[in-house]
Amino acid sequence: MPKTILIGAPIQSGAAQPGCLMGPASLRTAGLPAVLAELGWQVEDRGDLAIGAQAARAHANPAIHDLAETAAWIGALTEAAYAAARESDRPVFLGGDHALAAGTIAGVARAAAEAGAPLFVLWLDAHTDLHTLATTESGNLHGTPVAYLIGEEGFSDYPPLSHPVAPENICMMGIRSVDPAERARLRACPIEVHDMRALDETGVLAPLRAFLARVRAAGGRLHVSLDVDFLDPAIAPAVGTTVPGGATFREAHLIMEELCDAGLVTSLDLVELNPFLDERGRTAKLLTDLTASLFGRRVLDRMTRSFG
Ligand code: HAR
Ligand code: MN
Ligand code: MN
Ligand code: MN
Repeated sequence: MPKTILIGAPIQSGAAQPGCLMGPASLRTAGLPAVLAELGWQVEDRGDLAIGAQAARAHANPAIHDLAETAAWIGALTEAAYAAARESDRPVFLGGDHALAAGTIAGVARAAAEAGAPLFVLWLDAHTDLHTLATTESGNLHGTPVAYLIGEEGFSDYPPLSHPVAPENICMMGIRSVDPAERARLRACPIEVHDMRALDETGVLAPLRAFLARVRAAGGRLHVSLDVDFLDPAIAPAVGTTVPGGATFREAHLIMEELCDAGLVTSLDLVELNPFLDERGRTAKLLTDLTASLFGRRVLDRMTRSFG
């Protein structure tokens, strides 16, 4: 029986508004652990991580807030994700704001490297989260994890990164809000980006299959980082940074179903869920259902049914 480890990460220091600390509780309330168990997975819920009190730390960029707390979360998550990747087939990290990915991906990248496999990342988000500490204008550190993970300069306040992710191994989908500094960084780096216009033109399946073929050919592991704002706000209102024109219900499920069939996903982040902004739990339920599609829920068994 395949095994998953659930780790709650009630971090909200990277976001502008409070509420993400309730994300793990909301996902558990929506039934995520039981749903995965019903799909035939051994589920070990390790509960929520915690960090101690942190002394405030200033930065040359005065916009930055909660630097010490965010850095402590990243360090704790790196260790927890490294262990969970070694001890299960597909850990799931329940956020918490997207700054958590700086830790979860750093940890699973270390585990992958030790297993001799390159790490690939599918980044499902309205945003590229490619700011450095020097370029963020909002000071919201959930806008920085990708720049940290590819080894950009200017992250001496975050934990040292032992295994950067190769930018060409990152595929972004759903992008529709990019700041000027992020745009400049993207021009100089080979991250594969499919913005919403591109997805309108091609659909999600063709670029996803091409990326999965690259992962498979490289013998890679695949981490999926799902930001709630990847989804259209009409179906997923519980996020502080809504951007109109996001992925539809079926586009999102199709991605998860295709990922399930490919069998390459080795870890998952569910991030930016702010239950304070939710409507009767619908966003938490949607994330739970999308995770179920990734873990094997299907309407019909395709293999055994044929027609004609
Ligand atoms: N780019 C903007 C900023 O840096 C918005 C970042 C929002 N990030 C998230 N995660 N919500 O994608 O402030
Ligand atoms: Mn994000
Ligand atoms: Mn986002
Ligand atoms: Mn940004």
